[in-house]
Amino acid sequence: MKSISLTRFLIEEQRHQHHIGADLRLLIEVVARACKSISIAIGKGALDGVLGNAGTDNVQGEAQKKLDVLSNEILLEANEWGGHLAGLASEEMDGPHTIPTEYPRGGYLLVFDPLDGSSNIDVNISVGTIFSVLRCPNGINGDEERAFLQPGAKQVAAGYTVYGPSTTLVLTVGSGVHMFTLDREVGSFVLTQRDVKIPADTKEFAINMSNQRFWEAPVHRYISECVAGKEGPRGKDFNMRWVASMVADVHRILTRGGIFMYPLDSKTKDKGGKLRLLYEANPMSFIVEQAGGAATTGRQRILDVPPTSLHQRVPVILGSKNEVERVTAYHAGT
Ligand code: P6P
Repeated sequence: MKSISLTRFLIEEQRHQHHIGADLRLLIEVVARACKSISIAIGKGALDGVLGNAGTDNVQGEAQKKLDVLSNEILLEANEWGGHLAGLASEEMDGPHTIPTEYPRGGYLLVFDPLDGSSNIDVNISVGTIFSVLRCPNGINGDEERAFLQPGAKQVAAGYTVYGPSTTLVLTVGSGVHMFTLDREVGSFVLTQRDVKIPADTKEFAINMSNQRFWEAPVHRYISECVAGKEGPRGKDFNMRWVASMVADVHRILTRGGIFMYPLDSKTKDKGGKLRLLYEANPMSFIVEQAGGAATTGRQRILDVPPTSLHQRVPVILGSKNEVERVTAYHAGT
């Protein structure tokens, strides 16, 4: 098959499918270029003195890795001059980033987790960049937090780049999910899978088992049934995976199915959950639904959750549709 670059794919989406316009095409290309730079920085590992902590905490009160700060800077610098954005927001910044006055502004908002799973970076385990694109509401400045407080169903694009054995960008603009692998010799992302679909059933679950004593009853029931295997009510054996890097776990699920769970529990209840709605749960839920999967908090569709703050947290249960529906039904008591 003749290789199709990300640029060609986006031009065809714009020209033939009319799924995107020039500004959104530019936005995605700029983010992809920034992810290439992040991939190179990460790939140097200990050689470039970029491992370890930056000595600062982010708004979440989490110690920032040097690569968290670097990745955030790369994404800001790559995007602020293009004239396609009204504003940017990041896990690593307290509030939205104001586009410098010397640059034109556009109609889109970009919100991202520049380096998700960065606690894994020092032990050489896959990490990733997650991004979400919204339209800036009319009459609201893109550097106001309220501009970003839109339900995930309003996203016009979402994607992630997983920095693993290969650097792979996964993208949806609302017409399916497509994967692009970085050809390091040429320096461009190449289409390697079109229209990704998640199997509706699975035998693989992903959850941090060390939180078991904090779980709510529906989660206890679901996981116990999986662990009971073929002798139990599910009548089949299950496998377990937990990378502790959402991008890596979601990529596995997109590739071979599975269910990912970071449910509400007594430890995270006060914060509303562990994972952040705007730049982790929403983009991943948009991607998973576009690939035929499902994504709920256990009690409602994630893409319907009305955000109340930029760094709001939610419970996340996503992946193979039949399994997510089962867990959600258990939460409803059925
Ligand atoms: P735990 C990484 O910090 C992250 O935000 C997600 O990428 C990942 O799924 C989760 O937290 C891991 O959490 O409690 O297992 O360390």
